This record gives sequence, C-alpha cells and structure tokens, in this order.
Amino acid sequence: AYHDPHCDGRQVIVHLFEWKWTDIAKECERYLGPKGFCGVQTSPANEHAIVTTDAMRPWWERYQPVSYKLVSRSGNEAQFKDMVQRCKNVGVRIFVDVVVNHMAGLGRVGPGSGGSQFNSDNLDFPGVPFSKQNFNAKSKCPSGDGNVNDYNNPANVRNCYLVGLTDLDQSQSYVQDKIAGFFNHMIDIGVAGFRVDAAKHMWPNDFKAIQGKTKNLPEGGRPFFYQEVIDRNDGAIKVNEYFDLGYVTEFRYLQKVRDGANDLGRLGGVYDPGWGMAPSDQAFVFVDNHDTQRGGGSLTYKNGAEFTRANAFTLAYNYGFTRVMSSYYFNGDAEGPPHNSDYSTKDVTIKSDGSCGNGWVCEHRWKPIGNMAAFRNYVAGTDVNNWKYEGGVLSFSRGNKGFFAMSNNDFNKNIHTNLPAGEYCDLISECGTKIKVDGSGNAQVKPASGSDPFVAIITGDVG
Ligand code: ARE
Ligand code: CA
Repeated sequence: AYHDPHCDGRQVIVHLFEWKWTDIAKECERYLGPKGFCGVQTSPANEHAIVTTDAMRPWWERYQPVSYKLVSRSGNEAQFKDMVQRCKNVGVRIFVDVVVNHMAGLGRVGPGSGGSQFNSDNLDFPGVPFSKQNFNAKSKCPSGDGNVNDYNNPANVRNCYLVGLTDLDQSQSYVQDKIAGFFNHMIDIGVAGFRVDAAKHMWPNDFKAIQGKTKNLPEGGRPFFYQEVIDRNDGAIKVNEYFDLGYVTEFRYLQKVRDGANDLGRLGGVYDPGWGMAPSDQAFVFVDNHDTQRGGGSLTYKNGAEFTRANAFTLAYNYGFTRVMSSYYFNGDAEGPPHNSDYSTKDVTIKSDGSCGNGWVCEHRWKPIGNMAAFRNYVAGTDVNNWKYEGGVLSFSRGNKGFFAMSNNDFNKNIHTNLPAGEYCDLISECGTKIKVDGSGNAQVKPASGSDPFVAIITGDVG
C-alpha cells in the first residue's frame, strides 16, 4: 500500500525530541523549510503525568498519558496550533508521537501537566474519561505479575501492562472513540500523521478499527501512520502484521548501519530481506531514536564521525522512509531536557555558526546530515547504481540524478559518477567545492574539507 506523508515529495522527518512548540515553529521557518525537510516528529502532545519520584522530571514522564488535552511540557494547545500552522506554511508537516496503548503507570497520581486529576491504581482518568472497565482485565493477561514478560506470547505482549503502564482495552468501541477523537482533534488542527508508540502492544485489528474512526486530512488523503514495532527476530510479533496500517519502525536497520559505519563495505547489505526486514515502502528507518540512544545498541551523537557517516549514508541510500534524531546532551538515562530551575524546558538557541546552544545537540544541523535532505528529495525514486567500495571510499550514484561518496578519512579519487558532463556544487559543504564530471561521467572526487569526508552532488537545484 502507498502511505503518503503529505509533504509534497519531501523525504526526511526529524525528531525534535523534547523541543517546545514555540521552538519547533521557529526551526521550521529558519531551517527545516528552507532545507527541504518533510516534517517534524514531536514528543507526545497530550497531557501527561508529572514525575518527581523515580527521578526529577524524567523525559519519560511524557509516555504516561493522563488525558488527551493538548497540554504538555512542550506547551499548550494555542502554541501547538501556532506551530502546526507555521510549519505547514513553509512546507513542513507535524507528526505527533501518540501514546494510546496505555495511560500512566501504577502508583502515579494527579494532577497531570494539564491540571487533570487521575489515580492510576484506581484506573481513574477523569480527564478523558477512562475508568476501570476500559482497561484490560487481569483475566485477559497471561502473566503472573500482570506485566509484559513473555515476548513469545502475543496475548502477554498485548494484554498485560508494559513496565507497569495501565493497559487500555482497544477492542472496546468507547476506547476506540476516545482515541480516534484525540487523533481527529489534531487532524483538524493540521497535523499530517502519527508515530504510534508501543504499536506492538496493541492488536493490529483493534488499531485498524481506530483508524477506521479517524478522519481524512482537511486537504484530503489518509493521515500518515508509522508504528513503533520493535522486531529484532526476538519474539512472536513480526513487523508484517502491521503493514496494512502504515509504515513500521525497522530496528534491524539501525543494527546494520551501526555495523557498517566503520566498515563501509558492509553497508551494501543494510537491507536484508532474508532477515525479515520490511520492504522499502513499509520500512521507517533511523540510525538511533530516543530509546536506543540510552543503551539500545545504536550509534548516537556521542559517536561523532561514525554517527555522521551512518546518517549521511542513510539519507543517500534508497531504503525506507527516513527519520533523523535530534537530541539534547545527557549523561544519566532518565535526565530530562535542558531546563531552568523550575524545570521548564530551556529555549533552543542558535549560535552564529548555525549550531545549537543551551544544551541542545541538533544533529539535524550537522552539515553532512541536514544538507542531505535536499539530496534525498531530489533523487527520490531512483535506483542505487555504480556501487563501489575501493581504497576506503564508498560511492554510488542514484540513477543519473545524484552521486554520493564518503570515507572514514579525507580522499581524492577518480570515480565514475553516472552523471552528465558538468560542474556540480557539493551539497555537503554548501558549494564549498565543485565536482567536474567529464564526458564519460568520471570525476576527480575530493571533499571540500578533510574533516567532513563526504561529497554529494545532484543534477538540479536543491529546490
Ligand atoms: C517508566 C520507568 C519504569 C516504570 C514505568 C511506569 O522507567 O521503571 O515501571 O515508567 O511507571 C518510556 C521509557 C520507560 C518508561 C516509560 C513510561 O523507556 O522507561 O517507564 O516511558 O514513562 C519495549 C516496547 C516498546 C518501548 C520500549 C522501551 O515494545 O514499545 O520497550 N518503546 C516505547 C517508547 C518508550 C516508552 C514506551 C514505549 C512506553 O519509545 O520511550 O517508554 O510508552 C526487546 C523487545 C521490545 C522491547 C525492548 C525493550 O527488543 O522486542 O519490544 O521494547 O526489548 O524492552
Ligand atoms: Ca496493550
């Protein structure tokens, strides 16, 4: 099935993890729109628990919903609306992380971020409202302690409590209506789609019923859904159960690209259908996400050049729909976003060199990452050809529209580009160097700077 992200051919989403709505609006206007990004994945927009016990205001409190009011640590509904509109005006769509498998965890009590009272132990969420009968009964969960603890048993994965999070029963029409109502409210505001948190823990048919109650976008077409289904060939639940519903997160990709980022020859095998990986038109791919960067076996911004190579390659290659992670600096795994003394989130500041301040990493602004969005947009739909790994340099063309090369170190090499003769601006360095392709399609390929050993050229304008 074709799943349309509704961003006019643009190909790359950035996860602005924990950013405030006011900052996302500005980033759309000053960077993402001009650079050709398709959209932003936001942190959960709904009301959530305020956790001051396990850790002080951990980032993960936002995965504990209290109601579907749009009042969160990132801002209120007016700010959310303003963001959606301003981003849309510059061609950037908003994709909201939706947490509808569960409500807040056992032991938590209100009020939440929007002032709604709640009591998880009593399964009481008056802000929706949900009450005891809307949650999966213990009798439906084949687990001694009521928690998910057997990934080989779908009923255990889907009817039990994920790490103590109160598990909703999505087979009920009332529950479906509340969830679809939440989606429809955001669709009315102008969002283009959703990242479905913990989709693996919901029955595909129940989610299908929820989608059936979800409206088309105001401009027409179905909202874009991508489901978080972690399939590492480590349990009974497979990504293909969710293909009908939209894209699926492909966690085997991050493992493949991690292993290839230092051993570039291996990157040719990043899509391994024999390993059960989703086909390109179903696979949602990324080098890391907010979970894996905290000990999930992926590369992260902390890996520097290796991480940059993995991202540039991901955007140059032709597998899947791509998302770039944009983080804040952290040490402890639970640590929330950069904050003021009252724990309100700090603004994202932009320095004169284009990098971010105030504790924000902004990987998406690193040149070999951010400047590749335009490349991916331009070559969309073409094949990967002329794959070559020689003398430590990996290169390939995308049809006769684009050419990409990278290495672990500086390089200077004559390579066949498959492009028509001409002089092309290197996108990575924003035309810091030009690559001259001769009549037979060959060029002397040398990065603008040895510290960024990448070259990317296309035959047209960045658009
Ligand atoms: C927090 C505390 C817990 C506490 C709980 C309830 O850390 O100690 O019991 O609150 O009070 C995030 C955090 C959790 C946090 C939760 C709620 O990561 O630590 O719990 O928010 O605040 C599985 C799921 C997958 C899930 C990962 C983390 O299948 O859906 O675990 N990922 C999403 C989000 C997370 C989020 C949640 C779901 C919950 O991206 O950020 O949790 O909304 C194998 C399996 C996978 C499994 C993986 C890890 O690979 O195949 O299915 O993923 O192991 O267990
Ligand atoms: Ca469930």
